[in-house]
Amino acid sequence: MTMERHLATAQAHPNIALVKYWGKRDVELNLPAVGSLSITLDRLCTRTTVRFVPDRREDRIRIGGHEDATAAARVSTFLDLLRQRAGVAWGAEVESTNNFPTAAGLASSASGFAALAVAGTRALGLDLAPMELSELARRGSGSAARSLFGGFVEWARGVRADGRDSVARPLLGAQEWPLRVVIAVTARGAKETGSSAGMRRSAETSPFQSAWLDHQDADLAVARTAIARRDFAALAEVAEHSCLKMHALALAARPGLIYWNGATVEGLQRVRALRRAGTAVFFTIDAGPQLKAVCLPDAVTTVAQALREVPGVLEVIECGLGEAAALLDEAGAAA
Ligand code: 2P0
Repeated sequence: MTMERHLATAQAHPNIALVKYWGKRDVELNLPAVGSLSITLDRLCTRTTVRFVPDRREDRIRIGGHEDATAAARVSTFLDLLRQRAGVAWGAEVESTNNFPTAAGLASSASGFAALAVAGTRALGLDLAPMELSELARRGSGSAARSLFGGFVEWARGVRADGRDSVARPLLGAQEWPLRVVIAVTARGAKETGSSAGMRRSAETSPFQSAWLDHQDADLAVARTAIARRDFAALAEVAEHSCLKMHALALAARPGLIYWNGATVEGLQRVRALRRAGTAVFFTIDAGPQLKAVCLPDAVTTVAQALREVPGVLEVIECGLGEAAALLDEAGAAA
């Protein structure tokens, strides 16, 4: 019945990379210059409803209750891929809401395009396997490829020019190593330079670009092994290294990309001090000023309290690891 009405709702969670994606080898297909590895979060979530209207040609897109022309253009371009696949020219109504700040380094494009890929394909009656959905979501936003899956996820760089092998796959389920993530929100506005523009500037002007590309496979191998062995210390070391290396690459661009603020730096020093004192925690930071602290379950209270005390931290959000993107039924339950 849902299919006849060309309507579907899906939800997806953001993910946080532990080995970072930064750089593209193909902008049109959104193919990454490097592979990456992430954890999907619970609690934070995008819910998206898509309805195709056969006798309409234009799209109506609302994100968080607002119509935003830039975001709408990006969503319409993505919907074109779905329409092409289904062989229709129908306009769509899209209603998407996040329960967390948009475009501030909390990966709203990851959960957003993952939810849109799942709901949009179902609304058109397309039945795609999770890896095909991952490939499709990648076209909307690279990191969205990873939000199709729960727990620990690796997105392969791939070598094919058509991108068929640049998809994500799950490495380990959320319950199999239930790490916790404490997010310290240090600013609420949208960031100055979006990820795509930042990646382009880094590739074109940063003298560290080739070194970045050369060492990614080694970092991925270390992280994969650490996860398989549940070796927290090894994962902490490689994840902080990958984060700082990505930011070093971006800082050395011209003009330099500084995604941090004072509270971000104060927070990462606090995380390091906790670890020196024996708490199982490490930090990571994306293309925005929020600090994410990843820890073992028994450390979460200590970590959240320490970050709450950092001057400039506006809010602390505690998450666990989340599940894969999923269709929802009309009552909002997993379908
Ligand atoms: C990551 N980031 O691996 C890296 C680390 C931010 C810093 O993926 O251009 O929004 O849409 O493919 O996926 C954010 O980049 O970029 C991101 P596009 P996306 O999580």
